[in-house]
Amino acid sequence: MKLVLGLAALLTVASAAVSRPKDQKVSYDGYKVYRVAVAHEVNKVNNIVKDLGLSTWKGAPRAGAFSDIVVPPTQVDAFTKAIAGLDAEVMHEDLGASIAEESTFQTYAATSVNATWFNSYHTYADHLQWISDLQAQYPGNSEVVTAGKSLNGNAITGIHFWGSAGKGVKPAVVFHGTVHAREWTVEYMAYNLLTSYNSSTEIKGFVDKYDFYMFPVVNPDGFIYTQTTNRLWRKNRQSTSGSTCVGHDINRNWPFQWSVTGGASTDPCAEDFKGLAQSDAPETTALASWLKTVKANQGLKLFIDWHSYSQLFMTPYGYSCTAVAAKNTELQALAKGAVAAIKAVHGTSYSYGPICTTIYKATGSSVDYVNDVVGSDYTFTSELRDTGTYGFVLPASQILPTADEAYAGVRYLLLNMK
Ligand code: 0X9
Ligand code: ZN
Repeated sequence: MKLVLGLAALLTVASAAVSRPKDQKVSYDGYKVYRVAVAHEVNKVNNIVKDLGLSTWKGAPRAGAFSDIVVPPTQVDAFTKAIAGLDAEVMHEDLGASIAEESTFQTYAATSVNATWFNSYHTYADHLQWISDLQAQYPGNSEVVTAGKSLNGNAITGIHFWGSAGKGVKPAVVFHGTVHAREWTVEYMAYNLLTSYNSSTEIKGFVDKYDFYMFPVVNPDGFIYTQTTNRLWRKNRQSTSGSTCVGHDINRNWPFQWSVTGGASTDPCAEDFKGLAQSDAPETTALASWLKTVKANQGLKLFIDWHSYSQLFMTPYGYSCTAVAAKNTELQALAKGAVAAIKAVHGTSYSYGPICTTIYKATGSSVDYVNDVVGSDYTFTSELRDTGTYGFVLPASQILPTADEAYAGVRYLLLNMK
């Protein structure tokens, strides 16, 4: 499965794209990303962001949180003047240079799938090839699956594998990655579980007990767009009548408590635009219907939606900070154990708790829907590395450590779920 190593985030958008000829790649050369500590100065920081037309990486500035702000070269002077006196540091001195470094894709020409795949990021075509190559190495207990099509007709592709009981019998474990296009993903978990099936009794036990369905890129149109045009694209590529802005946030579009206000934007230009109606994104509709079918056919034990960044391991709900998930006590205990297991690998600290109180209110997110409508026994969402040194543009050297520590968290769940 994949593990997504991704990243993500939100807010309004991207001044970068404003006056560029259609389809030309957005340049972030000379852009800086600042991390500003916001205490009581929320209004001040919000006003700076608005007045200068800046985008932020993790939502609107909030009290008691860092705000990661993207500043074009033309606004650097005005921005640094405006934040004088605030506690701020530079995350990216030159975002364009950081993206260029990250995007040095290794050529992929695998005959036999191996761990060097995780040493760099890859093109979408190579991800599809890699999934197919991994599957071809285990023809007896795996298959390539699709959960439907994106708006632009790309198949939402995953790998399904199973153990000694045969295909489609045991309860499912389903992972989604890269719903937010800029949160690039990694397929380490599928690789690890499949390649160690014959050599590890523990892993054989997991794969014999559950059917795994790993979808590394559930927003293929958005992911492709991050590679062709704008590295920091988040949403899908859907138009909205009455607006020139593109994209619906798939993680605000799921048909459960979608109408609740305050956890998404109704502005088609915002990074967290919820859509004009629930489930109006074809990706949401396809994934929701696919999940219901799996649940009906074989049961759904565990669902995890992987994002980045912030190092969090979260539980339902996002739509309300007072609603409590039916299994909350057990979910918190599992999240706590997963976080400890993650830390034990490379010392990386994750926090855990319900989405709304841990990060912010988010309506129409996958986790709330899967928990309450599909009915997964266990439902989580994680924000992987880092906490704001690199944010969405994480050096490739951190793919493998991010992935193997996240696997330790998943392993804890697989060992401890009832
Ligand atoms: O805003 C979001 O959708 C998530 N953060 S992100 O920066 N990755 O965009 C937080 C919402 C929590 N819900 C899920 N991650 N499913
Ligand atoms: Zn995300």
